[in-house]
Amino acid sequence: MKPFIGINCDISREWPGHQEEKPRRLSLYCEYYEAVKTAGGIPILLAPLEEAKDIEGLLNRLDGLILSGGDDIWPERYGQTRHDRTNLVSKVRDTFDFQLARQALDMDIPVLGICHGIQLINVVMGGTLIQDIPSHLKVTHKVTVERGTHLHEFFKTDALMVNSIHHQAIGRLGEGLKVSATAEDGIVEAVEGTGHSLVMGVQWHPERMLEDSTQRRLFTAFLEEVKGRVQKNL
Ligand SMILES: [Mn+2]
Repeated sequence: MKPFIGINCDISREWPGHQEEKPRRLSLYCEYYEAVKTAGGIPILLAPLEEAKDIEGLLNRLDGLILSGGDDIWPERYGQTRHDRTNLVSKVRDTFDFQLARQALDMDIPVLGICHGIQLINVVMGGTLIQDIPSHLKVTHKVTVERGTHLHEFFKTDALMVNSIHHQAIGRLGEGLKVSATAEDGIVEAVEGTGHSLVMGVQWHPERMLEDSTQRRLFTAFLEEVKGRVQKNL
């Protein structure tokens, strides 16, 4: 049986940025579910839920979780006011994302956060974000991978070229997280949970680099870990 990997989605708004916004459409770049399928999992796209017991029930049926990219987390979440260039995700998404991520961490479900997803993990664990780093929007750059991390184990390399499609990044690191990759300018590019079996986040978009066999390893190795865990729990 292939593992079920949940993926949260983006929610388009009728009036972006307004408090009275009305969710209109779920969307997800196809690369996310393609990456999961190619790596041997069954992607399950997640509609937002409100009730904690429903989210727990959902997570009980999933073997792993991918927290997808998107616009910016509401800065109130980490005690800041909104920067001019902060482009908020819908409130519905923000609310669901936080409950989903927190519950997944509590249940120790394997989590891979991508872009907005790594930022979400960090904020849920008490960290902050840098709200605007326009200098970091460039096509590719080098990151250094820390030895002794899952990321190093997955990639088997000390250095990696990654894309950079983000204008926010991790500020203060959340509790129970360690940095697993850093850009040359000091920007945190990947983190891992120290008290969980498998919680990891990357700031770049590996799903948009699937032609690169090294980047594909992130999904195949994550799925291998998930499968190993499913086997153990049988
Ligand atoms: Mn970057």
